[in-house]
Amino acid sequence: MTQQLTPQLTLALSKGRIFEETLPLLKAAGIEVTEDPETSRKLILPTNDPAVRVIIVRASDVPTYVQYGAADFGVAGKDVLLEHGGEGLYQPIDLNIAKCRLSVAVQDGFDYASAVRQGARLRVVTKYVKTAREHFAAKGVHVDLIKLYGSMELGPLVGLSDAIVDLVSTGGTLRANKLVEVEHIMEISSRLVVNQAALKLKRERLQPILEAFEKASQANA
Ligand code: PRT
Ligand code: MG
Repeated sequence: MTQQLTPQLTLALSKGRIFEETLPLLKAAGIEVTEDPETSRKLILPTNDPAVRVIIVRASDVPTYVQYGAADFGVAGKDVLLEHGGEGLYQPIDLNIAKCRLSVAVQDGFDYASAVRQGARLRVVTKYVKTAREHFAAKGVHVDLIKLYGSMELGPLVGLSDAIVDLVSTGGTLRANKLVEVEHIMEISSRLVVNQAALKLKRERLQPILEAFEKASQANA
């Protein structure tokens, strides 16, 4: 096998809002993705730079690809990074994209505050079990957490739970399902994550991209 002169850089992104909102940052670094993941079935997308490629993975898998060096860098939500734990990842930049908040919500009419005051044991559905556990433990609220992979909003409507912990951006999904936010856990945005070994071995190639991302993302702050 011949050794490549320029190290190949692999960037892990998820389809949808993270891909869309990362494009302007890539552009600021002179990188343009030349295929659209919404229409292409390819999982490895080329860019205008032969040494840079983009892989399309599930949002919650981005940290795993980067941790194991299958991708040199990636973009992941703080929600995803907290659940992953961040091992093996260097997290230099808050990109200020895909912003939302992590909240506790209940059915309109459910008196969350007095249930908590009375020390009731609440059932909560969430995809964010680790973050939710820490939040309720810090507040001294007794909860039974039930892990779901999507459609958390359904939990209280069908009697699966008293509350949900989920991401909220416009609030439209909660309203459509007659749920109300009762606690704001944290603000969420997406971070750039870099494989720690790649940061050392491919520093020369990565550094200008990181600088361009940092500069461009300040505009989103
Ligand atoms: O969708 P899929 O199951 O493949 O994976 P995913 O949901 O993890 O990916 P994606 O692309 O939907 O989300 C990627 C990242 O975007 C998340 O990890 C967050 O960091 C960020 N983000 C920002 C959001 C939202 N805003 C958001 N509104 N992720 C999800 N939502 C969902 C939320 O879960 C709820 O169902 O949108 C709904 C609420 O939106 P509103 O506008 O109705 O309040
Ligand atoms: Mg989604």
